[in-house]
Amino acid sequence: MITLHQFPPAFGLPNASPFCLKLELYLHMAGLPYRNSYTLELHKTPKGKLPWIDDDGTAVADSGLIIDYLKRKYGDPLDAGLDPGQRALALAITRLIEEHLYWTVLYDRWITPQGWAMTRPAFFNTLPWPLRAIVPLVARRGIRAELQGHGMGRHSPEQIHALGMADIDALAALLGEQDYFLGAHVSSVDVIATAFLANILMVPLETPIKSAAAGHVNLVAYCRRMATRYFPADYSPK
Ligand SMILES: N[C@@H](CCC(=O)N[C@@H](CS)C(=O)NCC(=O)O)C(=O)O
Repeated sequence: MITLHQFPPAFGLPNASPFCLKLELYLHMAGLPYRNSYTLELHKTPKGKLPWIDDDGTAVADSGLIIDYLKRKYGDPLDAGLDPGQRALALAITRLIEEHLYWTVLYDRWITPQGWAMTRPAFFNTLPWPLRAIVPLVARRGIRAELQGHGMGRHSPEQIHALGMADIDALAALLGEQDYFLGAHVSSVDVIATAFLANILMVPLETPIKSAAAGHVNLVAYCRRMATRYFPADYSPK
């Protein structure tokens, strides 16, 4: 049995971490049985980040590497039929979302005062005193350092938002009138797009990037359709 180690649900989503939500959606869509183990203890994870899985004693960390592992071991129901051009496009979309757009979302959640006012209680209020006072400050300092290291955190708020909005516009153009990002069939790049778009559109934090996404009717309809079909039953949009 696969155990999925991830953050506890937050913001009304199955997971407020887009990488954790990505993996849960993948497991669900690939028809792989799993059980959830919720944790905040990053120091006990193989790579200091979530998600990771324990598959009958085999530990694998990093959502992308986990999906590669699952495809090798259990087959590839979502992507087996893709041609090389589709695979290349899926990789480019994945990198745009995970290596660029993600950092703009991280900035809005952890660094802006409105974002922090939402993130802090949602992530840390379950901790006992005095950890509840200390851990959020240490975690925020760590995220600030990661944003600096990546480079995104060195830009002005206006520049960060413009960068994120350009990513959103590109995603809307790539999706166009199609049902899924690669055309008529759902594939694992839809798992990624859904996890990240839901973490923008379905979270109660108003940002310029969310407004940009909400302005694209195709992205809004896609996100809602995917969430209705593939989120765990408790989290289907009303
Ligand atoms: N490349 C990793 C990224 C995972 C990741 O960044 N997880 C975040 C939550 S969204 C995390 O655990 N952050 C904790 C930290 O950086 O201290 C993956 O695909 O799993």
